[in-house]
Amino acid sequence: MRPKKMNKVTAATATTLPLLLAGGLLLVTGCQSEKNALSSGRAELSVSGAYLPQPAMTDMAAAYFTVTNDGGKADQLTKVTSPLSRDVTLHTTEGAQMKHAAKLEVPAKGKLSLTRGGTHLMLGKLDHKPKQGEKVEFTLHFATSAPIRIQVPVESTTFRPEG
Ligand SMILES: [Cu+2]
Repeated sequence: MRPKKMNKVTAATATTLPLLLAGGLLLVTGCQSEKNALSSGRAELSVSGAYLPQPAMTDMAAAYFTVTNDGGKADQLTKVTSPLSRDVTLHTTEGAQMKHAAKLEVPAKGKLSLTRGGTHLMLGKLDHKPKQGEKVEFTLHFATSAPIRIQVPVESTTFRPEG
């Protein structure tokens, strides 16, 4: 008597469980594709807080900014160009040493922050020595997103952004 009953229960579970699983999977798949279509399928980049401290030397400068990604897909900053410099490179800082980076990651729903003492833009072969109050144009190139052009203010040599 007992084994028979148990068999019945097992059989019932065996048939309903796959159906439930299939239903759940369909729901999940539906949600996911809807979400992708809305916003999370690509990077959505914006640039803020850009500045260039007036350089102490005539042939070299650094610049800083933040790239915010509101999208659900990561992108990479691959190159920066500017009329001010024929030699713009991406640098990271490890200890007291600067290292050249071929590209910088802009994480999904995250930020790439270039800051004093950290990751920065290195500008060599300057066209002229930038002076406080001047604005310098930069074009940021990314692996997948369209280029972003920004006007970067030249600040005092010791300038630090608030916050
Ligand atoms: Cu550097």
